[in-house]
Amino acid sequence: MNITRREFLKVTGGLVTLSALGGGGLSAYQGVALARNTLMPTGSNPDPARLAGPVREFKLTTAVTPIDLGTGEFKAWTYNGRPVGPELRVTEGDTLRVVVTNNLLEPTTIHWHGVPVPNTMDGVPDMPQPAIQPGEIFSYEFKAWPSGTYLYHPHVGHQLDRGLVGPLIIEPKREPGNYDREYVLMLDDWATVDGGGPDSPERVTDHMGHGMMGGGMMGGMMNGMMGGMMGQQPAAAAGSGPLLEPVYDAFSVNGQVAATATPFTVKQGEKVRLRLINGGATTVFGLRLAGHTLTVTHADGRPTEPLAVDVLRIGMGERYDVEFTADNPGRWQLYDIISSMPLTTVLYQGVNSTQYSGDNLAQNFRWNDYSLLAGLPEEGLSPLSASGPADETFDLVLSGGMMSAYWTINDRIYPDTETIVAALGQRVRFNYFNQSPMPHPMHLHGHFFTVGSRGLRKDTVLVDAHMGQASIEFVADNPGMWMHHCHNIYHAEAGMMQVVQVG
Ligand SMILES: [Cu+2]
Repeated sequence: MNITRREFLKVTGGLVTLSALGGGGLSAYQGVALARNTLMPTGSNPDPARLAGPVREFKLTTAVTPIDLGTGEFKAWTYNGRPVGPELRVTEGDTLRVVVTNNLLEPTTIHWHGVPVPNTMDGVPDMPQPAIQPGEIFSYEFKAWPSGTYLYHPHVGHQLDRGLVGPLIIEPKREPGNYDREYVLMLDDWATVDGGGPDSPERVTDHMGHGMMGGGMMGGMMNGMMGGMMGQQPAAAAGSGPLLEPVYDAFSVNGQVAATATPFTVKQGEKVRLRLINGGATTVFGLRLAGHTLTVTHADGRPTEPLAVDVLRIGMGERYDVEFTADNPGRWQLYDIISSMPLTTVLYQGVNSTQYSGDNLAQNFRWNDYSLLAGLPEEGLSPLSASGPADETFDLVLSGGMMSAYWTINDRIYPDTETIVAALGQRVRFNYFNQSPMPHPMHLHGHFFTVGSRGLRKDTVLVDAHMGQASIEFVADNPGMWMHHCHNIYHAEAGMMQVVQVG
């Protein structure tokens, strides 16, 4: 499917239109989204025969430390003192043991985003494992399965946005890809100044809401209009109610901003794999590697049929593995078409130019709309061919942000949201309806789900802004109490979370 930049900005929330206030009609793009309805289930029971591997131990220490993204030193909350947590790389079947020392002044946890771990290792405080208290040490331990690109981060407050996020790579026992070179790219958004920066214990934001509408001139105008109404809500008064999104002034790849980043080097003729991870708190990226077509091979770690795209949309918590052929020598920018921000540089060996090569992005470009992505069958996961009606269907209306500082699921704010109860083995379907002007990357813990009718497996689904819809289906096969929430950390903390109780 081809799309113009303007249409792309609308569904990704990068462009606020006045029609948002009145609800507005459906675009042609969204009409296509509505046609997705036949879903297939997925399962996440590991095949024990595949799970024989050594114990691999890593140590992570959380603390407040000075870091420098290339914009000057500031204090952030870090793993091992770095702007991005260390890459944890293991092989499928290994036992991953991570010993966490909490040197923060508040409790923390680690959530292994996307990995269907046992409930006790999922890192949601008191569900059921208590948080790691200041000064305490806790060891997470679980079978690394299945292979894929994941991320880890705390599941406490806004800690992720203070800097605590890192990549987790589980390699397959046999790698089917024949790429020559691989890079992991952790994308992150930073408010290094606003509210005192990431280390500020109480980031005070303007409750008239800069950032709420995605920023920009239009956002500012709208926020001004909304200010009066919001001011009448006691819960949104200064010093109470949820924090609003801060103003982000730096975007990093692996902890470096583009201006000072070491380029990712490639050699002409190579096939290059990029593992792209969105570790940002609130930013949806529309990634464009100038001069190149990217071929999607994995979504949220799960293999897909190859899909060639000009722009890769990636929401918070999402991962995509992509490949490109290094056939266009130059110094190329990886940039975000939503904000037009440069992110990093891909440099061919032997190219000495200090100037970026010019891009040739088509007016109507191809991107990774979910309806274009098809999953591949996987050993150890439920076959994709099993189809039939869901045992339970839940319609989930996502709303908020316009008249309120809160974000809701079916008009309720966590912990007041409905707890979804599913019997072990039940097939559950969620139909999302987004009545808000921002996109919501909805993430389910402990399970994979399918999106659309072509067996696309994921764990995070971006529900488009402005009346966007999406449906997911999963087999409730991992017993426990699991979080289901928006991966915009500010939305989650302002109510857009619920519990899914399995078994
Ligand atoms: Cu959200």
